[in-house]
Amino acid sequence: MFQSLSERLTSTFNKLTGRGRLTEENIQKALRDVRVSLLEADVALSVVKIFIAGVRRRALGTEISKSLSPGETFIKIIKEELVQIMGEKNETLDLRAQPPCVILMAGLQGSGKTTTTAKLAKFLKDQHKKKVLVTSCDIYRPAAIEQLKTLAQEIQVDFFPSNPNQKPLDIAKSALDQAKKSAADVLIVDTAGRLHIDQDMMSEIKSLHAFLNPIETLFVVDAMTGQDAAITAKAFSDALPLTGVILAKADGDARGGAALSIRLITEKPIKFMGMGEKTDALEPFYPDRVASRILGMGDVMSLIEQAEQNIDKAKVEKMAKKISKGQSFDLQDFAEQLEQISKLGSVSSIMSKLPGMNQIPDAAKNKVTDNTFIRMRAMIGSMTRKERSNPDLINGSRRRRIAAGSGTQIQDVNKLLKQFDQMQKMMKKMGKGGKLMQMARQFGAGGGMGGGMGGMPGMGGMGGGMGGFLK
Ligand SMILES: Nc1nc2c(ncn2[C@@H]2O[C@H](COP(=O)(O)OP(=O)(O)OP(=O)(O)O)[C@@H](O)[C@H]2O)c(=O)[nH]1
Ligand SMILES: [Mg+2]
Repeated sequence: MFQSLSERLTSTFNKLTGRGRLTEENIQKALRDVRVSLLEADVALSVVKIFIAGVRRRALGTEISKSLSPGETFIKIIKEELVQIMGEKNETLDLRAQPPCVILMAGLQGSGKTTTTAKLAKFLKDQHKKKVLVTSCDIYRPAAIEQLKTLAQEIQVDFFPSNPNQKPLDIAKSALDQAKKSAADVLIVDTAGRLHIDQDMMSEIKSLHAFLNPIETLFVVDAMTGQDAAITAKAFSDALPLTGVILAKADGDARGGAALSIRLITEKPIKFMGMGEKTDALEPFYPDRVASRILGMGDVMSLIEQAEQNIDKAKVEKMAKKISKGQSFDLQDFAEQLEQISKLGSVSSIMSKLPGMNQIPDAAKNKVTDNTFIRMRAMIGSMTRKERSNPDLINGSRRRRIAAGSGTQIQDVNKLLKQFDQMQKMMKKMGKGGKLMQMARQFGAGGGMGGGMGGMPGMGGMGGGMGGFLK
């Protein structure tokens, strides 16, 4: 996500660090670089102008603190300004209404509305314990209704059936009746893709809006369309009272122009971003966290939240105790840790949240894929219990057997054992010095992690593990 913008900005900052002072002259030069980076990221020109003016104002008025270098001060200013243009804080869904609360989805063809409808339904069901009903008013595209039905089944959310011979308004009426009858908390209405210049289609969605009186009218945009996303969102918001925007396909967007342009151009908040095709790939949009990611500082907060929601705390706590008591960390533990990590999302989404990842060349990053983890788990799965608790047993012939059993090469097994060895050493160090506990406590305070221990060994392992793979 936003890799190319991130890389460009980092190289600008690298030129600044090492300089003694932040002067008009070097600010001028750095600002020119930032401006080019933003334009290349497809940020709307009007937004770039406001951004640069904001940075200049802050930079010239800032005393450079003794603890920060000029480069660091500049980065801090850039970050503050990025946060500001993206809307400062996370805006959540407003569900303070007499249930059923209605959410109306709108957007261009193929922007991600139907997928996002399912993601939102799952989010509301899992995170907010809401009873959700979804329905589709897309009578135009063949199989659009089926698509939502399949997704609803997958996430186990109620689906109100419709068919292409009905009128969208009639579907909406029946669905709302059903939502009331079944005491649903939320009704999400998916609609067909449309262009804002298509008057018939726009009057259709206006009549849906007038009838449903939704508390949220969300515009789903494809992040990869850059500043066009902001421009179409603005055109829609002139015709329909939008309450927010969802930035779909942010995972595939290297540039970030949509994320940075939407708020200022539409005056509507981005409430969520889509981070993949799966129904759990939806993240609340936090301007400060996104700014951190753009600046290569990672987004550990989001990782911690994902850990809290998905990781089996009992298992993690058991492992942490084991390690901190100085007991050895074996391959069985390693396999369990890999399993917990895989619950945090795809490898690329995890990496996008780790600090400093934008400094690592793509070639190295691309070596680590979801397959890497699947293969590692397969190899450990092909070992006997004895081998897992005592890897020293694993000699040449055993290595061959494990490779054959897991469909890998003997070199893969060698590599796995080497990585495991490094990780085991690291775990020993962390356990001994009480560092693990200390880290856990830190995260407990900073991240509001319930059980204190939550997720940390997973995170520690991940850092170590990822580090190992990238070599
Ligand atoms: N990588 C990625 N793909 C996404 C995301 N959201 C949606 N997609 C993909 O984008 C394509 C279109 O998604 P849909 O949800 O069908 O889009 P839509 O707006 O409902 O499309 P129409 O109903 O035809 O207008 C599908 O292949 C989705 O899997 C996302 O956040 N990330
Ligand atoms: Mg659709």
